[in-house]
Amino acid sequence: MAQKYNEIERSPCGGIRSGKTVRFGISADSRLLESFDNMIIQKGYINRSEAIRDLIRDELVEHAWVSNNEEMVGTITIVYNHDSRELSDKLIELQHQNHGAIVSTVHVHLDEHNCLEVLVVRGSSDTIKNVSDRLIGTKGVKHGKLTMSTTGKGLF
Ligand code: NI
Repeated sequence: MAQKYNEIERSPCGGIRSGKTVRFGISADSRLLESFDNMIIQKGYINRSEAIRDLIRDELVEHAWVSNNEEMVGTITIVYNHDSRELSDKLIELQHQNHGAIVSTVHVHLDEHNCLEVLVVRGSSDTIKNVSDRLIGTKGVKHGKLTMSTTGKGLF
């Protein structure tokens, strides 16, 4: 029973070869499986395997955000009214204070008043969450969302 499911093969030069594909069975209530199949069909999956792999990856990414010892990446989206000079200044100041965590910023003028900003962030989960909380929590920010993603390392 000591089978390794995540065995990684290394080539002689140290690069990572693709891992072995392991088949495994899952027991589940037929109604649960039926609901799952209906959902993945709607989502456009061509088979259960890829849907289950995506669920596993999603859980691994979520766990990495909580375990807090890996470098993570994500995006912070904020919508605000730029008419308030004070708010614009505050948001720019916060971003400069955290320049080490902010990789790139996209600013879109949605209309005469509203702006959308998407910040690509990279760093420890604590740092990213802190930057996100401070930006989204700034008075006058109408909507904000942190999307937690991954550098992709260790995810197959
Ligand atoms: Ni704008």
